[in-house]
Amino acid sequence: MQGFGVHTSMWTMHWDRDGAEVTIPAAARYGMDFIEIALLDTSVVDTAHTRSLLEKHDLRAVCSLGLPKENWCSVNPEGAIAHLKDAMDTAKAMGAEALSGVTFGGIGERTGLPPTQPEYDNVARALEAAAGHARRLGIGFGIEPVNRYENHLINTAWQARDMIERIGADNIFIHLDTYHMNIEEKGIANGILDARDHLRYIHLSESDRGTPGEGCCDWDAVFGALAAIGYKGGMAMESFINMPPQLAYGLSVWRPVANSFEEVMDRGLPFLRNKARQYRLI
Ligand code: LER
Ligand code: MN
Repeated sequence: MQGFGVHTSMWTMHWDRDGAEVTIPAAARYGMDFIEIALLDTSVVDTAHTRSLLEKHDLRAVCSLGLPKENWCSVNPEGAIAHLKDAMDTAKAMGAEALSGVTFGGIGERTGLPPTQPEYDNVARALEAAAGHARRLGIGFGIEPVNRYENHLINTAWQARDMIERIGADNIFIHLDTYHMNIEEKGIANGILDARDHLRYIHLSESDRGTPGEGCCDWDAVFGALAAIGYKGGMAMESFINMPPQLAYGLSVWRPVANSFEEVMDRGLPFLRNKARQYRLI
């Protein structure tokens, strides 16, 4: 993954033919290098249709997901492996470069207790098998640490690094997210430095998930640290203003986080692009 992209939640979270037809030309009009497609239900995806629209609009794609409860790696590694393989097959068929996100569990997965060794053993087993499938398909496979309210297993860059190094799979990458880092890291640069050897993808998301540049994220610290490690991976703006209720629940988004779609796309996106340019990342 390289360049500057946007999460397609800006347009839709339902990736059927209609979702693809609305989103792909719109993202291309904003001059994106790639889009991130949430693969919440692979049965509604027409992979050939998405692939041809991506080619027509000269856009690359990355897919992402969080696992449903019945297939969390920590409790059902075999179910997680089957789920991840199916998502990877769909991602590959539509021409996407990688599958990433909360691939190690659920958005909203918490037991009420600290993580246990058997849970981590199950996560490692599932991720190792999924990484093998990604290698056979020739796509990337990422894990995105998320904050403590969304998952109890991997909240920081160093926990993601420990998991990848434990598995020893050189094709699993770390996918950071500035929103989660702003909650969990002792400084945004710490997360980027901890992840540096495995960092291939980052979500640029404001502290309230709203319009980038209008919250508390220290964007100079983000881009300065990325520049300092010679970052070459993908950067995707993520804001959650169009949420179906079941996703809003997992993400704990209870109010509009921005005034409008236009505010995020026409103020937030140029803000991030200008910062990325200023730090010579694009
Ligand atoms: C969830 O909080 C999140 O940040 C998404 O990117 C999950 O893939
Ligand atoms: Mn994210």
